[in-house]
Amino acid sequence: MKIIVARWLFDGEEVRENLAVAFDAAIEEVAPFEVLETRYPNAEVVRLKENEVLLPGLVNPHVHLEFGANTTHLRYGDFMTWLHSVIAHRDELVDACKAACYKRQIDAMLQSGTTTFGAVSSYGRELLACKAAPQRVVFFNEAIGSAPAAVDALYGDFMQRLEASEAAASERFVPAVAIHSPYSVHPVLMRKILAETKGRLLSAHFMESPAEKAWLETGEGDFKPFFKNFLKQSMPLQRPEAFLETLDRPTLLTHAVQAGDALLEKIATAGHAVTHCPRSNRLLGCGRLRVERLRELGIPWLLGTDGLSSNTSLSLWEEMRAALMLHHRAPLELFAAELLRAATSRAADALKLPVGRLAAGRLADLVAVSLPDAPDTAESVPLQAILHTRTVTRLHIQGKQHV
Ligand code: MCF
Ligand code: FE
Repeated sequence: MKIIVARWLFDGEEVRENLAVAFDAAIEEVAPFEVLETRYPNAEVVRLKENEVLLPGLVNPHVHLEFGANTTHLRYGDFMTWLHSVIAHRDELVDACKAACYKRQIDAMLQSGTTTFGAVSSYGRELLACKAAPQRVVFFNEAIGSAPAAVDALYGDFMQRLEASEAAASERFVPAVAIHSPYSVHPVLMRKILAETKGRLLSAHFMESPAEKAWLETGEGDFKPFFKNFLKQSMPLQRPEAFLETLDRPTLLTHAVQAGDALLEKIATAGHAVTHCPRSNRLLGCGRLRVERLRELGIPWLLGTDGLSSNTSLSLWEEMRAALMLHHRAPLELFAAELLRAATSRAADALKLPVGRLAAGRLADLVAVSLPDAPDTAESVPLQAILHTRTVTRLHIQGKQHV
């Protein structure tokens, strides 16, 4: 048994003062140190400094490791420009990212305090690296493809990748499913996959760009020539409402920046969560997620980095700093606390994992961060932690110390 004593502790919901956490692989108890030291007299005791904060390990539900070789290859500013550059560089980028490149990304996430990540996998090439990662991994096997004639082949390929990930399943490695998006996956393929994967976690990109919105809602806009020339398709595969109706379980919808009120209301009713990727959205010209509307509707929104194909790092602290700047009207300290909730308890709940909170019974995935000086009020701790953290000073996964 180990006891960590903290002046400042964020429990996944709020900041609390002068508490200690007793844990092995799971958290046994959170209470004042005086209580825990009599209850667990043989525990090893670690005292954090006055300027350190203890919090649950961060959870990044949306990253694409296979595109991790990108630095300057892809073009930013507008979704279609980016998409054309992905098509031009895709093979080169995917071939350039091998074991060392996956490991570098996994290590960077670890050093910055991410103890769980959701890897969206297009090809299954990063499976071994994810299986070997110290973190908890949800491995989202992605289905993509819109040609009716290819449905059977795409389904077969998807099932092979899913089965390979199922063979790797463990307490820390969870096989899951991603439907790429409403514009890129044929509804027949989508239905077949959903029927075959009941009970698995599900993720999908949804209503990301203005081009996607125009195409799905009116069959017009920048996607029209793209689909005509590349895929010989003259109409969208399905309307966004139909896509949502096909989802047979609560889903992690990535982006949703361009979803109007009617779609957001449907998302709320169905109990989906939205993964917000502010830096990716800015770089691909997709706009700002209306987090205040999601809050009003009771839609849980999480924070993801997306991949290095649309970002410069996989740090959730950098993502939180970007979110603070993007949502410039949000009350600063309250919004900082909400960002910490999004990156811990909310993401853990959406992924149905018993982590994300410092509470008895949760697995002991926890991190400590160090501020330049000791803050003097609890209200300022989330903001100061977000402003100043680059790497963590301590990190445990299921009790085991990695940093
Ligand atoms: O989330 C971003 C932007 N939106 C869509 N797809 C991706 C993103 N980052 C990587 N992707 C991948 C996606 O998984 O890009 C590929 C897919 O396999 C090409 S289709 C846009
Ligand atoms: Fe993505």
